[in-house]
Amino acid sequence: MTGRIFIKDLKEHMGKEVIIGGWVDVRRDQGKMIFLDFRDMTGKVQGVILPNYTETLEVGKTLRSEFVVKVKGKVNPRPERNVKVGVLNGELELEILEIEVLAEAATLPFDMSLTGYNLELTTELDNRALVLRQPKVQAVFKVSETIIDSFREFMKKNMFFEFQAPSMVPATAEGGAEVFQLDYFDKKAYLSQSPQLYKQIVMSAFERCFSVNKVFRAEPSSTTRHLTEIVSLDAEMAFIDSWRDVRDMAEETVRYILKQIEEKNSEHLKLLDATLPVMIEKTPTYSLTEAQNMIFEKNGRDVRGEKDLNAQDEREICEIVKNETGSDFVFVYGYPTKKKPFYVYPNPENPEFNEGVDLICRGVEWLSGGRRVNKYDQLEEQVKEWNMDPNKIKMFLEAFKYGVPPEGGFAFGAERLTMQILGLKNIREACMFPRDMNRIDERLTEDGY
Ligand code: AMO
Repeated sequence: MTGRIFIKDLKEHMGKEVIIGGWVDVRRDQGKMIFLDFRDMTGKVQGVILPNYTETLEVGKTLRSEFVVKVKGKVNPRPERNVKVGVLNGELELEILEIEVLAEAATLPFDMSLTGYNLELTTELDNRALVLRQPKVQAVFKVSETIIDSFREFMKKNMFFEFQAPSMVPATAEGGAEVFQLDYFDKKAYLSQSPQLYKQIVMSAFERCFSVNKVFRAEPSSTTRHLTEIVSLDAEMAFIDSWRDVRDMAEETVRYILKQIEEKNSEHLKLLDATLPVMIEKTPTYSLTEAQNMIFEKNGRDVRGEKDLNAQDEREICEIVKNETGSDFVFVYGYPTKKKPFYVYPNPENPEFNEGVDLICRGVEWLSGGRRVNKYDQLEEQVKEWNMDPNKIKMFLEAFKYGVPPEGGFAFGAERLTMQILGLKNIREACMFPRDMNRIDERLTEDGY
């Protein structure tokens, strides 16, 4: 639009005539004047049509929320008593000279000011296109953008090489039944659950690699923290001494992401009333057995001997660690070897437990990772023990036949991070177009959320 300026820049044009383009946010008629709030991608401004602009008033009367308009106006300072301190354009007002309607909007299905988590989540998701116009909803995705950007930045700063993993795969990386099958010509293939095997192959040649990939989990349960399609932030690194090197890299990655959000998204955090989780200098780390003992000692609930922490255990261990250290984060390592995928490295001193590690924060798992088996013979052995078909992962095994250093890696779920950093109640709020058992843009069941 020739001559258009962005709403955020209006203050630089005080006393001058300008052109803006945007949506009508709200219209308020007051006596012979019409007040209009306009919105573009950079913010909002209040405009007013004064009684002497009769032609413009006629157009003004036809406007409703979400009409798209081109506005010519004069930037005036607001009278002292109407100044809104700390609000964009709180010190100015647009005296509207001319309005051109570029596109009309149908009557809205609900009051837009209620969107952004005041309506039922189902309604918000059923009307995603419209709800995405709400700045509060946009704030979530701006933070999510920073999370993914800063993951990438941190990886590159640390010499990790970025690659793209395939989404259609011949075998399941994580094992289990939680996989979507697809027809691949006359064969069966799967949607990838994780770039795990590929990142290990790439690492075997590049030493350090990472990927930002869509992965697919046929999770049969409807919980507030599971989706069927997620963005997986994966990393893999060679020449480690133990799983502790992997943990330290994961910790520094999170620290960097939090710092970037603090710097780039302070207004979004304010809008969402969110406070960043606290990461202390050294994140507390416990073995699974220690964590289970702590839960038993502090809360009297006996989960000792279980193969993993369940949702309640994760909440409780976070609470205990927060009270004792102030940290919102806790690493838990050492899971029963046989209950985890074949590639995880068994602890040489106690092979029943592995060198896998999870990061938990505010009661939810953010990351899984650990050291992997890097010696070919041991890997071949474990493939057999796990009753897997070596033919299906031939390419993976081949990588390890020709010399691979001790190595490990980790993966974060981007939606989990967004949800937990912003304190959202449901992971679906942290995903623009969530997929779950009940929804694939269309609702599959009536009561699906
Ligand atoms: P894992 O299966 O634990 O590990 O996944 C890694 C992280 O991805 C997120 N996540 C999910 N988020 C939302 N909905 C889901 N259904 C879902 N499933 C997983 C979680 C989780 O911590 N290959 C290993 C990683 C590795 O060892 O490097 C893996 O995929 O935040």
